[in-house]
Amino acid sequence: MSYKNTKKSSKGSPRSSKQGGRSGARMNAKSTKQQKPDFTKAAKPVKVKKPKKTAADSEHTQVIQWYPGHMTKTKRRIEKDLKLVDAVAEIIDARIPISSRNPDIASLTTGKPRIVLLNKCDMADRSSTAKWVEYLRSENVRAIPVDCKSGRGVDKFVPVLSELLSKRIESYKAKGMINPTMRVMIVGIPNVGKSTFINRISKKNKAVSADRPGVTRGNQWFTVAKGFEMLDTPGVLWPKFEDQTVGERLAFTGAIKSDVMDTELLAVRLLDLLKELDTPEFKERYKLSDDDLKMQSYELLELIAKHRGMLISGGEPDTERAAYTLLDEFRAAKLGRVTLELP
Ligand SMILES: Nc1nc2c(ncn2[C@@H]2O[C@H](COP(=O)(O)OP(=O)(O)OP(=O)(O)O)[C@@H](O)[C@H]2O)c(=O)[nH]1
Ligand SMILES: [Mg+2]
Repeated sequence: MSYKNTKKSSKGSPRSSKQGGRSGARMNAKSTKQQKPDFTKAAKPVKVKKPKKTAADSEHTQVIQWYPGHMTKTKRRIEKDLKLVDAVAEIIDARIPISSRNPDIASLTTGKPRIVLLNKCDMADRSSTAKWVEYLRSENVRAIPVDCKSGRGVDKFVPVLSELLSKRIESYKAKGMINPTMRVMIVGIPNVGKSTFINRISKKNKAVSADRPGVTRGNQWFTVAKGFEMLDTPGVLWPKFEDQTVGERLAFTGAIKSDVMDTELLAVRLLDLLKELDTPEFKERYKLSDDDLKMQSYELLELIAKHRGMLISGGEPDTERAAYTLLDEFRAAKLGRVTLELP
């Protein structure tokens, strides 16, 4: 994996270590460590069936290594910087709300007011996003669906946050602080849209964002609205996962680079899901009939390569090229709005 640890220092944090004591005193570090994540545990297993074994499986053992060393440091820094903030906003991917929810974050941030943003909902199935919002609310998690690309839903954030922090603001005022500034840490997996969210909410393009994981390398503070400052952080993943499908889904959506795994096998796994989801965009784009969807996924990948004219010398289908194309087009939502995980 080609992540590099290029930047280590926090930029322009408005609170010195002295100031950090203000919130630090309120943080219960012990209970933070012992708490279990909330809804990820309660969430039922995904309703999408597990990918079936295919011919390609027998030839490949897919071991996904995605936890580069600098992420351990990032996690430690999050623990440290939590002392500086009044609230935490966790951004998750509306297409994979289970797999994109870092199980460490809920426990790391225990005791802090928290909002979950279901981002990229322009690429997720509308009714599934509504179910997720409802589910999270039933778990007492304040959730807001957003589309940071167009900005839809972003304006709901400050009012919800103000409500969540109203007691805190009042108590600062009671202590004599006029117009206290609330500081919010933005956390989430790589490439989920943390920096884009900050740019949207502040109506400025100051946070660097790009469509690849690992863009933000160090913490950076931004003034985003009157009385609110936000800390942009590098994306964090967790070191272990019990379920291999979590890693695959993170790769489908671009949270981890696909070059850490076999692209053809990843595409075969994605096809297993796309066959079941059966969106008109998917069939139309690759000129597939209902009968074609009954094929084994590797054969289907070969057919997609043929339909796209992707051939290697001798006229054989170029399945590797087709695999890259399929993944790219899925990530760009050209195969329809899909949610891979349901509550
Ligand atoms: N379609 C769509 N794309 C989005 C949305 N939000 C962000 N993006 C895109 O997702 C990509 C990643 O955005 P970033 O803001 O760089 O993500 P990040 O979480 O800061 O990523 P790291 O800094 O690498 O952890 C960019 O290409 C954004 O344009 C959204 O709501 N919808
Ligand atoms: Mg970023």
